[in-house]
Amino acid sequence: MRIIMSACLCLLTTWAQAELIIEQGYVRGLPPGQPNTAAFMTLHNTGRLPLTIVAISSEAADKVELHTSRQHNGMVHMEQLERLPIAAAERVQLQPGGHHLMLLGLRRPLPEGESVALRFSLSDGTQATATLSVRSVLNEPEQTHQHHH
Ligand SMILES: [Cu+2]
Repeated sequence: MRIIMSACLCLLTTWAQAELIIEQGYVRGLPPGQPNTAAFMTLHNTGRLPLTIVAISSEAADKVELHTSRQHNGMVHMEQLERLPIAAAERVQLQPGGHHLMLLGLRRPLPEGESVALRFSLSDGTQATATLSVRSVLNEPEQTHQHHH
């Protein structure tokens, strides 16, 4: 029994070593006084199994939501996504005009160079964390410069 238990723990430990890697992320830095901002990044599932992000939180905001943007009659609408599945070995881009994170109810000013910690909860019960730096909206890469690898 003892042997089985420790084998289980071992497996859990391996899984907890974030199969999810956050690449090239940043938080959009806005002028002071804004209640909300957005964050962009590439989510890379480096594992051999699909994973699903079910919740995100940050010390810098009351709430973090996953949104997608849709164009309708020339207007851009944002919709909340409850879950974000990522297939094994796939990357999902969060970028202006597409999927993105919303940091709602900012708890402190986020000038350029500031760091923001994010925690991603996955459907298998594991978590992944990332620290993103704040990049002023003035220095944001333009949407026409999207890269798909
Ligand atoms: Cu949004």
